[in-house]
Amino acid sequence: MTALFTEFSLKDVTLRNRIAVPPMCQYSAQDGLTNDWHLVHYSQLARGGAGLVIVEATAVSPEGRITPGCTGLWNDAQAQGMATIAAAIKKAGACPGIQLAHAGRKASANRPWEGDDHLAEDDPQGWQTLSPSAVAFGANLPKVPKAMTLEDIERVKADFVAAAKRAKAAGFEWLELHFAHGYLAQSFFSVHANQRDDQYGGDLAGRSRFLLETMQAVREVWPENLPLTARFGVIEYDGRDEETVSESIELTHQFKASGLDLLNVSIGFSTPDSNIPWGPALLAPIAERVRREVGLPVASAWGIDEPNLINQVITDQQMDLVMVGRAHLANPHWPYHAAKTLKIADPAWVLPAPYAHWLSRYHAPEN
Ligand code: 8OZ
Repeated sequence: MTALFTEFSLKDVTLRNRIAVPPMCQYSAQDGLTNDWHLVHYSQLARGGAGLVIVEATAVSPEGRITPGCTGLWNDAQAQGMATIAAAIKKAGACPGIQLAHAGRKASANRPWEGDDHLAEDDPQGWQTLSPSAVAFGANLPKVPKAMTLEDIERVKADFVAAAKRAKAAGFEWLELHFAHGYLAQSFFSVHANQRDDQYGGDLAGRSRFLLETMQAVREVWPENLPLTARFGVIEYDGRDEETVSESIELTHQFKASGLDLLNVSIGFSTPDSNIPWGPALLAPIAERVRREVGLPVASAWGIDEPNLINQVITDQQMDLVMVGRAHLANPHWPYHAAKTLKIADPAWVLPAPYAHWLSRYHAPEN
């Protein structure tokens, strides 16, 4: 059997294959509410055949949104909209997942196609951003955030817990905490953002505390039989990579002890001064190292959209799942494309019957 198309089980969830659609912000919500765009988008991705479809970074509070167009789960109306999406993903045969997020100092931004920078200070749509310390990201995101008080920290943790409960009630079966990409949690971990001198900063234990406490609090309300996962930037490509990766691996051991079921290995994006060596499967060796050293299932994205390469990464057990994002936007039926490329039997049948029967007849055998 072609490795990419083998099932993968985690807790009580069994995915039909190793293809996952990672969270990809659509910046198309209003007041955190989803609409027809999201329903069609996620239904289409699930119908494409992936085993897991993770709904975009969904903010746990209004100030946790990246842009005014980000989805949220801080009220019940938002949860109702999300329930429709979770049901559609499930009906199409994929596992419905969702990523919960707080954008920290990268929040209060314009949509990427409307500037990709912070909203102007006097923009009525903008808001005060939060971060461990009053240090701006810089470059296109110059807003200086408010340094969080201990009360702010408690409130944001409680917001993650409340959003996780809503995600469960909405029917999601896979939860991903957004601990990556320079947003709030990654900022607590990052020496580029965290200059605190209290128990939430300083050494590795201090910079890990917010992430671990949030994860442990969410684990208490997220069902034990469903996967709790996190996306975390294990490397910054900022010139101090060996130190960051070994600290990240140490923290991942503690994630595992806190009940994490899988790590989505990513890049920190905590500083504009990074030099990312973009290339095919650039994170595969690091994901494999986390998987081996921590003994935790891993997934990863970036530079990985060619079916033979992806299948090899699964065959070699570098990753348990592959996150295929932008290739899915280019072709929502990417799993069918992969199945044909990998010459699996009856490739059309990775798609739903109303498509598969057309694609499987009136031509010479494909393989
Ligand atoms: C990659 C790099 C920076 C940000 C997200 C919009 O994680 C992002 C993002 C992705 O939601």
